[in-house]
Amino acid sequence: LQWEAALRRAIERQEFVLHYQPQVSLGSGALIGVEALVRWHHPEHGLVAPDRFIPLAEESGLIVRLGEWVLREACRQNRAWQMAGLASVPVAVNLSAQQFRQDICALVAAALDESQLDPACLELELTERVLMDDEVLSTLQALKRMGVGLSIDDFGTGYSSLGYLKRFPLDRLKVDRSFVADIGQDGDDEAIVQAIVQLGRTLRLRVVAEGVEAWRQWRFLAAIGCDDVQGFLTGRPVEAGELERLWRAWR
Ligand code: G
Ligand code: G
Ligand code: MN
Ligand code: NA
Repeated sequence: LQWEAALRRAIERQEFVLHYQPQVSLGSGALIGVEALVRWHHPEHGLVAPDRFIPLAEESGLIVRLGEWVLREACRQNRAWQMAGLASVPVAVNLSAQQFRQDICALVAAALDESQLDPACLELELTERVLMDDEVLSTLQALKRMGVGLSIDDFGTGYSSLGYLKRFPLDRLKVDRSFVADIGQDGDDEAIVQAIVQLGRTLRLRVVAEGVEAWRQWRFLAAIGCDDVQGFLTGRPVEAGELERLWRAWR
């Protein structure tokens, strides 16, 4: 409860910051997107990682307000980068299942309108948990009509049902980093990643591999036709200013 009160205060005092991690095309090496990842600048504990407060924010329902801020801030920042002359690429924002209990379409519309960001430059990352609920289908269809991108995060770890991929209007599949970690060492993981990439191909979904830390993983993923990578190899999550410097110096 102490943490819940602290979290509530933190939302009021805007103690959160977004870090951004590059997503890179395996074919061209270009920066083709960024994922926004929230951090809490706690006045005493310093920078707090999301796995320490997102679950709490979800339990307490505070994720709805936090999620609103994240979405607005990510859209504003992406538009600011475009105005500063950087390439137009999508910013990916993580959505919690709880956020689908509010009018997420209205929120997305407001964030796009305020920021004047092109809907194509926003991607929403869904978990398999969101897709378990058939009632979200019409919501996702409405978001798709608005022109935003939809991806499935941590693919392969949740309550995976391949039916989701067919039923929902998804654009992209993010291979969970637990399958990527042992590429080059574990044949089973390699087979799983290869199968996911094939599946993506067949269903015309772009596939991005998460948690890429080494060139051996890059080479394997390129060889099997994976589209993009996201990981420490090509860039850690960093503050907006640092991401901008990195981006301007890109290749
Ligand atoms: O950035 P990091 O690897 O520590 O993130 C840990 C987890 O927190 C990831 O699963 C990520 O999806 C989640 N996360 C990060 N930012 C957000 C956010 O803005 N909203 C939600 N719902 N989850 C987030
Ligand atoms: O669950 P989600 O994919 O949204 O979370 C992304 C999380 O993965 C972030 O917290 C980020 O810090 C972390 N991450 C990003 N790249 C790497 C990587 O190369 N290795 C590891 N171990 N974690 C990573
Ligand atoms: Mn994510
Ligand atoms: Na993930």
